Amino acid sequence: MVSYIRKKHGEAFNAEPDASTLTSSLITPQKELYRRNHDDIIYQPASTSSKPEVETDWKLSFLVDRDVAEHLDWKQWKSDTSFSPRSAQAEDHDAIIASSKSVRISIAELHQSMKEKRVVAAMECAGNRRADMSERGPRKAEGLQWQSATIGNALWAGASVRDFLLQQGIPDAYEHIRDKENLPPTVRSLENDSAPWSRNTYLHFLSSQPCSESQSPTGHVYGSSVPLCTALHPNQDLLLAWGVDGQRLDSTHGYPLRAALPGHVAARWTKWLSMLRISFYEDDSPPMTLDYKLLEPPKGASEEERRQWIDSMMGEGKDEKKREAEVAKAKPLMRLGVGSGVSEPQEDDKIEVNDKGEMAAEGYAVGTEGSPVSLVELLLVRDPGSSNLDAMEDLRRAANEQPASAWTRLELDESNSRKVLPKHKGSSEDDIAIADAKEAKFSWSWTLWRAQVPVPAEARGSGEKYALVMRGTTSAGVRQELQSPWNIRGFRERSWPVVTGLTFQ
Ligand SMILES: Nc1nc2c(c(=O)[nH]1)N[C@H]1C(S)=C(S)[C@@H](COP(=O)(O)O)O[C@H]1N2
Ligand SMILES: [Mo]
Repeated sequence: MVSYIRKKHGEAFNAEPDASTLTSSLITPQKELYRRNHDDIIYQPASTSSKPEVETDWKLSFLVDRDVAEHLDWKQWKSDTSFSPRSAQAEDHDAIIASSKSVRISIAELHQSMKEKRVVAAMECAGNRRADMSERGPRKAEGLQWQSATIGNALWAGASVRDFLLQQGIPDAYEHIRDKENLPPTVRSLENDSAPWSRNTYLHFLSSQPCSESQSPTGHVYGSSVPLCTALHPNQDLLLAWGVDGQRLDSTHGYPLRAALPGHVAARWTKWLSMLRISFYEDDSPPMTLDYKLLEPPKGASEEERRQWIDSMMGEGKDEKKREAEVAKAKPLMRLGVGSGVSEPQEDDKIEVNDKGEMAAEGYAVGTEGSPVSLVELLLVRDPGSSNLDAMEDLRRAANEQPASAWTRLELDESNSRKVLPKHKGSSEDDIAIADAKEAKFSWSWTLWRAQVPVPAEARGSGEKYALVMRGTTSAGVRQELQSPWNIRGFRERSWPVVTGLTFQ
């Protein structure tokens, strides 16, 4: 059973599952995925069938701005006089349409013409663990106070974005690469391996859904964009997703089509996807230009300067002009990096130690750049009694000084992930998803971990409080950052999780 914690933000549907339910299965069933909506659900399936096939009049428009079309020498376009995109791109909407080349595809055509690709990928909200950042930081961060469960690991099914673009006649930015299969999906590869013509060009994912939460005066729709070289990269695995976990998308997750962008913050996974557009500019909808940006106090500022900066940026006395300028200056948040969450134990738990003198711990960890977390380390330390940011930083630093041998180490590879998949029984829909998952690519998957951590003998029955520290490292050797900078919106909390207030019986 899912026990959702529903959160109000206007009337939109926002909900977070219970963390321990979440980490009980490697593949998160669709109904147990968190929900985040900036506006009302705009489209519902007409029938109740849960099959991934989609019968709908929904169309996907593919638009290439004229200057880009000329630059790419893009010839494969149809003139479509009935073309009236549901998504308006700000005031210059008419100008863009008049000067662009477009194609309109029904979802049925998309299904028929594209091979279904399946990818297991974690989807994580930028504000996951915001409550942690709020509670321990100098001020409560803005936004819904999510715990650590606005993340899920699903089996996404749909058309490969790369294959779709190539089919539409967009040239391959990696044509000159001989061993495309083995190109690593790293930022470095995007920068070094893509053809120069593909740089400074973007693929936009636009919804038909308005974006009223952002209170943008221009009546924008929800949108996002990624560099075209990301979209064309053979191993970034971007999808136009119509299915999840062997089912079709349900109405809350963007039926009939959404972007699934492994390795990218969930805010870029546009739901109710109705237009792809290639242009020389990043998308200018509010989620890109206003909402999903890091607003951090200046680096190297004194305590007093930080306080003043925060006061000028949030709360009653904020300076609107300054805030606007800071927002304009910041880049859209695209990737989160290595992260993790602990679902067991929870803060202030009274723990029964097993007969080997150990306690159980459990959670998830996500990797970066297509390398999952393959090493999880855990350490019990004395609880300092204060959990503000400075105390937590001191605690993490002290833990970091401990030799590797003091930590409980779990080495987890992909075969471990596959083993965690329950047996395929071939009956229910969940089982179909699991059978498919066995064949899918796992490089963007989270890693579930379960450990037994030795409890110091003197801790038992003493009533003394302890804290559990956890950190993850990817198969490429990238370790989770010790402590993430506090920021106004409470985004990108990647700090080593610390569960405080633990006592042992
Ligand atoms: N059209 C549209 N797409 C959207 C959003 C939205 O409000 N509207 N929310 C984004 C955010 S912030 C997140 S975290 C994910 C949530 O996806 P889910 O509700 O399917 O879990 O969708 C993203 N895509
Ligand atoms: Mo989000």
